[in-house]
Amino acid sequence: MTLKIGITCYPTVGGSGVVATELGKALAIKGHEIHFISSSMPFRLGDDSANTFFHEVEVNQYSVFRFPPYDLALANKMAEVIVREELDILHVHYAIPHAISAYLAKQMVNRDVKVITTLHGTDITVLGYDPSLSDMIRFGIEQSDAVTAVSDDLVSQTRELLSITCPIETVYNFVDHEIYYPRYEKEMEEKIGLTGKELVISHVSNFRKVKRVDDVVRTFALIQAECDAVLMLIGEGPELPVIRKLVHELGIEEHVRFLGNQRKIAELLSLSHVSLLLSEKESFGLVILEAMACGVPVVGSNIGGIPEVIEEGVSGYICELGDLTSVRDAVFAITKDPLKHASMRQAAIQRAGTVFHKDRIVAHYEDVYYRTLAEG
Ligand code: GMT
Repeated sequence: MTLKIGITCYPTVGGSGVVATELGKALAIKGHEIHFISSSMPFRLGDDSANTFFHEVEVNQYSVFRFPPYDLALANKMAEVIVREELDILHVHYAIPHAISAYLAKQMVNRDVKVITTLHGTDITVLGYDPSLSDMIRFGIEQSDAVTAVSDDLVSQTRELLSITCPIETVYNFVDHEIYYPRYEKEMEEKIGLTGKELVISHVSNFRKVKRVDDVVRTFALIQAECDAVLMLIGEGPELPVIRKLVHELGIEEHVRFLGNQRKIAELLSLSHVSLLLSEKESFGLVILEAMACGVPVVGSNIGGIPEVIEEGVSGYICELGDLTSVRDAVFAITKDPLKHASMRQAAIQRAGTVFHKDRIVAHYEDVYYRTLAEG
């Protein structure tokens, strides 16, 4: 039986939006009818996706409102789409405000639509600590018909932080193997100014403080002191000026490429020997999976869901948060032995292509939908 599914996510660049959009596209290919309900078209959604519809949430800027009520406009749009399109499922990504808007929408309609909430991370690990929001997050989670989280660690944190007892199921993130695979491009190598002889390290993030890009840069300085190396920094965000200043202070400007937001992430990652993600909060770390699928071992911090993605000593290494010499040693342990590097590359591709394969995870979500509908 195919389903009519509404999906709400943050449509801009970011792991949760990417996962929600790719999930919707994959479900549509399997014959389900997908309705994205969001403030703008999710950036990964093409115009040509069959079985896929986009419903834009518009918030009117009446002068009586100091703060335009997006959450209410979203709830209203959800209710409208649930009724008109006869949705079976409303799958919201991120608890705040999406799970609350979905709850409100469900109250507004005379239809037993099932609300599925997927927790992605900062909705719990950051907002969950905010006393002005924690009761609301708990309410949104407990009122959902089913709740999933992107790692076991996020399930545990949600339970502990919010004293939640209702079931939360881990459904890992996935990667699209038609996009993320080792795809070396000579033109890209030339464009970045690489010779093919240096050690290339990559880091992809949205340059928020939690990503600790300064640790990435300081580790790179330790590496670069010992060998010819280049650091590719991909992405943009609030910490970017701080990081530029740090690179200048460390005198490593000619070795660091600030590449900003990029579309051809797989082609860029494929040029690197190792990728680093040294965050202090990370419920999963989608960029780790993208790197692994491109055949790039990752060194990550011992935080959140990162150790569930990287298999320690097999597809990469896990280091204590802030232990930069260990990160440097791990990078050299991978790259100084060509046989080890090759076997880790293969292990990374293998793990990304099995445990986190798109087909497997999409089928898991479908199973969640069917089970929730069967519960009545
Ligand atoms: O990490 C971010 O800053 C973006 C954030 C988001 O909402 O997209 O990412 C969260 O969800 C991703 C997809 O599930 C996860 O891979 C990230 O680990 C998670 N970020 C954090 O937990 C900090």
